[in-house]
Amino acid sequence: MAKQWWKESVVYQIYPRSFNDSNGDGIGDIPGIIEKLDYLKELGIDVIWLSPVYDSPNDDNGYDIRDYQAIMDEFGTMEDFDTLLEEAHNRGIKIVMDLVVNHTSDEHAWFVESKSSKDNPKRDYYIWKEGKGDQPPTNWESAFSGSTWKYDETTGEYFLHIFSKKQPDLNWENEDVRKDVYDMMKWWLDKGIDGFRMDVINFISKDPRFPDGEVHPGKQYGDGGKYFMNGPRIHEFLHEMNQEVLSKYDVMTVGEMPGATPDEGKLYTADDREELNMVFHFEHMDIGGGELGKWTLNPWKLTELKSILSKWQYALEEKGWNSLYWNNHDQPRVVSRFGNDAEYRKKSAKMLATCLHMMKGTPYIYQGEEIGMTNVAFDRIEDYEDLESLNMYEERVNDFGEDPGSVLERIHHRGRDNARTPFQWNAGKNGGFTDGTPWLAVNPNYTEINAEEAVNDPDSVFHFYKKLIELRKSNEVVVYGRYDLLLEDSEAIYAYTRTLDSDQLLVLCNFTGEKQTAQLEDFAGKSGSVFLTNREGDVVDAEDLKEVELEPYEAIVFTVK
Ligand code: TEU
Ligand code: CA
Repeated sequence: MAKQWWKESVVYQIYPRSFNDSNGDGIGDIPGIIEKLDYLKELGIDVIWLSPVYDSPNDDNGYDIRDYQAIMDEFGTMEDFDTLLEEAHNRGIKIVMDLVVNHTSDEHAWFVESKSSKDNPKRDYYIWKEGKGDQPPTNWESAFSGSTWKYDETTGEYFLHIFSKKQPDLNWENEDVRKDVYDMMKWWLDKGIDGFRMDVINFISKDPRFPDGEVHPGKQYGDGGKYFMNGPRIHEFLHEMNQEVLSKYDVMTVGEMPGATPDEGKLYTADDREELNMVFHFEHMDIGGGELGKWTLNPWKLTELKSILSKWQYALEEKGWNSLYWNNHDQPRVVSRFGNDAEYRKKSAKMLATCLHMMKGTPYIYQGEEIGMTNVAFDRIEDYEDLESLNMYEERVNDFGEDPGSVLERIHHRGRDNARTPFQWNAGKNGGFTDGTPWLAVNPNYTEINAEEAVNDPDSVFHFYKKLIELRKSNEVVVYGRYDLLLEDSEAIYAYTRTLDSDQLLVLCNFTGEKQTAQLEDFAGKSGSVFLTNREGDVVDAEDLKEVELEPYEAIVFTVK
């Protein structure tokens, strides 16, 4: 397994709109990020993944790009960006940008041209089709509710938008599109950025037949996913991007891939494939879903979570590389979802961090995760901003007659705004995020949960993450050791080992609020010295690892003797 800097790094994702506002307009910005680089240096992270900062009308908060080579006014100027890049590099921190090239904004110059007439030279930069009678070309459902097709009166055709109506899909079959994208990527790489996170990059190759999808029970539209995820030319396009651009720079790439399986993950990330370095899959994020996808609130089982994560660990053990994440700007806060954000908030946040960071792969920390920020539950739909939630609310209440309260409950548990409430810096006004009116309300618990309190408390979640990062830096077994799952049938304990030559770590995580005993027959007669734990107070090494008591939400990692 070749050693690479991005395999040994810890990445921190910044959602700029919610990170830190430097000029009082209530919106986070690039100068605000620069103000906090020393905080990130203190945490010990190596790379920042910056969610989009490009010019955008913000229909989808920057994931609808209007100009790939200009900075969004609300976030600052290109000079601000250049300063951020320089200041980050001065601190030994790399910057990875968010590449959103499955679609653009409908206000991008390319789309303005493309939609102007059928014979415009840019017409085929996007995907235009005749309808079927008065119906759209396919019955596919958009990720943001409704059809994936919008009818255009001017030219009498429909254009494809898997996401919002203001996010038309680019036509990657058109080599001019690919060339323009590669030129733009080189422009950013020549500025000195250190790589890309690639937004839904496994959507760029569509099945050219554009068949209808299956209409599942309770749904109005068809499921087009198998016709636009991991499509027929996806590996060809990614290999071309690698050869034309990525291979010419020392960069890190991670592809966001809803619908990717471990077998595909191997194809996307094996070194000899010359495609990407790693992928974000969603299999562990999708557990507890149902008929309405993530909006169905089913209970989740630890055995399912363990099976999914282990499948990915095993699949990429020899070839390829895993990303490790619980959170990002699209997911609810992990301490609320898989932990306990009430009486065991700090303890369970540390347990979840241990469970993830002791695995094999590159860990990603999402802003606020390192201080145990939680979900939020606003009382009214008007308090929410995210179009994915607002569109779903509209559809369920107006088209399906659902009770508004029960739809709001779904948003409380799964909505993306849970991750987008402003970062909580201190117990002052608006949690120290802004002197103005925040674009999205601050979670009212900022008075107890904030960075200032965390940095000053040696026993905080922040200092625990800092310790995890230090251990990763000083122990090769954490980065390169083989993963083996234990106690696979336990619904309470997540147990696994990491082995590198004679080094072995035993990781035990209690995912419950009750005492548990790990019965480890295979470790009878072996002793363990404590490598890391979230247990408060005195901690004793284990004489015999055959049986280990675990407190509620306790994580303990032993070096096996
Ligand atoms: O998200 C891709 C995606 O599939 C989303 O639908 C996400 O999985 C879902 O919202 C989870 O509930 C990427 C970006 O991360 C997201 O912020 C954008 O809205 C989307 O693509 C379109 O660019
Ligand atoms: Ca601002």
